[in-house]
Amino acid sequence: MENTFRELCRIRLFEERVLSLKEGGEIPGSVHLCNGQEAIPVGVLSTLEPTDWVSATYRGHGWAIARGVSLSQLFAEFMGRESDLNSGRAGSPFFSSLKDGFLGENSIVGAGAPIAAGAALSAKIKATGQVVVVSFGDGAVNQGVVPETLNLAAVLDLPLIFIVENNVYSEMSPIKDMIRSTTLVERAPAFGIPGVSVDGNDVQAVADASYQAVERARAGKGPTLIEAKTARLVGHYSGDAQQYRPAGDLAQARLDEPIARLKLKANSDLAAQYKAIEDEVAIEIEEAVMSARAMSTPNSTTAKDHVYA
Ligand SMILES: Cc1ncc(C[n+]2csc(CCOP(=O)(O)OP(=O)(O)O)c2C)c(N)n1
Ligand SMILES: [Mg+2]
Repeated sequence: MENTFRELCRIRLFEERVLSLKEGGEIPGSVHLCNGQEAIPVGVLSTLEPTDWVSATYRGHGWAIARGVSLSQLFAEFMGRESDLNSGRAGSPFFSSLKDGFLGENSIVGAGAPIAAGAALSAKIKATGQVVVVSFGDGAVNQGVVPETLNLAAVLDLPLIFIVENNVYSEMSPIKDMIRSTTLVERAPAFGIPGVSVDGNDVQAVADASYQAVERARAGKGPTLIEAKTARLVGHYSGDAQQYRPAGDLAQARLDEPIARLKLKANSDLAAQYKAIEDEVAIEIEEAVMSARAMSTPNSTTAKDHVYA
């Protein structure tokens, strides 16, 4: 339980620090934070092998952290430094870390799905035994590429696991105004694949569902769709005042988020351990920020490098 708590905290405190750096002017561009949704990457990635692949949306810092991407390199990338990830050129919305099996964030809604399918097809053709996970939001399920990819993955029995992080908002639009049937797991039988809906704030429930899906994918039996129900504790983007959220929505989310839940269940010994872990993680985060700040910014003569058109 302590390890799970630490993993959740590393993501939460990282996101809080990203926000303060953004507000302090040290991070250019937009940031989309995953506060409240941490249990999904932590649960899923506890069931993957280091050689497996992961692809996320623009709200994917948690997936990268749970995958083991270095915190200082992430901060450096977001600050536009010469990071080992993408040399400060991708920033928060588009970074990747192939050496960590992280295919990348993607700010084009739904676009991670076909990229993940490509990786899964390559794993299948080469018979590497790798599994690929793609995570996207409830707002992505009606993007054309997502159902196309679900269908292709189903007919080709690709080792691909689709995770819908259903936080019931697509930017500022509630899901009930966007989709008539809001139980997204219902999409799975339409493609002839298993679907499972889980409490996305419960690490163990997420891990159990993911474990089954990974077993199935690795055995060559094809994809699974997992709907993980969750809530975001922050705005869609860093400057979102969230006036569209009904009264009580955020307060309820704060009561039910994964870290608050663990704290609520802890006896006094465990609560003391959690506090010690939080303090250690806070130090780890601050050291990562200092190390990122010490990294150089790219030389302006390289501005056009990697620009293909
Ligand atoms: C192809 C495309 N269309 C529209 C947008 C604008 N847009 C950015 S985020 C977003 C909502 C996505 O919501 P969801 O998939 O539920 O993800 P969440 O933000 O809740 O994590 C939209 C429509 C975009 N980035 N890409
Ligand atoms: Mg959403």
